[in-house]
Amino acid sequence: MNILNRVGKQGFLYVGRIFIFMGLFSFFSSPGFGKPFRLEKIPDQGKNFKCRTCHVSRFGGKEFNPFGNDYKRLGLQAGDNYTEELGALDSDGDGFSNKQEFDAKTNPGNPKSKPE
Ligand SMILES: [Ca+2]
Repeated sequence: MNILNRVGKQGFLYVGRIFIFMGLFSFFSSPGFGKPFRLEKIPDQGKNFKCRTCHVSRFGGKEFNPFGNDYKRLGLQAGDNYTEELGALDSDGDGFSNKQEFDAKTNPGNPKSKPE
């Protein structure tokens, strides 16, 4: 007896929907999709720009902004920590150090966001 005979077409569709829901749930709850596992490491804990502090997309992902690239280069090398060296850099080249940007609540990875 195959499963379609045992649960009927409606039951089969119901089970299919459950699997689709479980798949979507695991995708959206996976690291890299809005899971801010590194935000607590940076001075503002990501309160101002969340994932876009380091990433190009607000959902995170593999594309990093200039500050994210500097964090990868220096922060990860320093045991996955924000360092004074990172704070002294002007990652996005807008004329303000990353520390100045965090103090002013502007984005150190976006040159259009800078202290007034
Ligand atoms: Ca900036």
